[in-house]
Amino acid sequence: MTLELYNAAQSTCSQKVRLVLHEKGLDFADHRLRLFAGDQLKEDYLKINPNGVVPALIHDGEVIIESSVIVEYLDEVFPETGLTPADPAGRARMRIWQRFIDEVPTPAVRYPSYNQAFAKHFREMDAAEFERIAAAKPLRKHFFRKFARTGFSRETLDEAEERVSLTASRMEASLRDQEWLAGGRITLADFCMLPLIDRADDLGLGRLWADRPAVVDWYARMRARPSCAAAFYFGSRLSEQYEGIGGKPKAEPPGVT
Ligand SMILES: N[C@@H](CCC(=O)N[C@@H](CS)C(=O)NCC(=O)O)C(=O)O
Repeated sequence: MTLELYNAAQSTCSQKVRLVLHEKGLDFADHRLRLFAGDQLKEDYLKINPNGVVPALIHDGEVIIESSVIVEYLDEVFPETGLTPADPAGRARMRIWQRFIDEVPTPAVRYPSYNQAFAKHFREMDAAEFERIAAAKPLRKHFFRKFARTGFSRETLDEAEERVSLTASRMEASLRDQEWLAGGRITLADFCMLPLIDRADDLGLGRLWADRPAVVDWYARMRARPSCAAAFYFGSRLSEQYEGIGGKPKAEPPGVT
């Protein structure tokens, strides 16, 4: 049996899949793509994922794309350490969270991530070069054109924050009476949410749930899991790659004082 994951250190969608692989104790070949060098747009990779984004999983020759689909696939094929509720109502609760995660916090954290971190790669570029890169992106062309090298507007950032805030309030409401997002046991929903809360925290948005004790407690419990340490190796957080994220100096690798 072979599992290969095409992914990127700082990609929240990749982190979802890495978390689930580590939680299940599955070994995988870790193919790390450099997104700002355009590895995801190379011909060979587009044959694997024509959307030109990470992650993509290859399991014994079968290609699976879309992070939410990948984690469900992994849980079906490797049911040991099951992360899906056994009863239909529990599964529905988990899937409702999955849809919410894909619709609300996933796109929301992208805007401040571009402004605070990724803009650096494009600032010096001339307009023609930027347009060449934007046009090559099968799914993200329009997003890139709106970003326009200079960054998103304050209004767009405010909307993104409102979505993170809505996410935190929905989480608080669920976690007040139950240990995990979809009920009494940990599910894929918790692992899909973690990278988004972690990214928002890294970007300095932790204040949006500072007064929501159940979210604070859930985040601490998630971070304490060995799968979290493995999935978020050094370099996975923006503050470990860039200066000034969330107002912090760039983090030094462990062991460096
Ligand atoms: N719906 C896709 C989205 C994947 C996605 O947006 N990946 C980003 C990184 S988190 C990416 O590869 N971006 C590359 C680019 O924008 O060129 C999934 O969940 O797998």
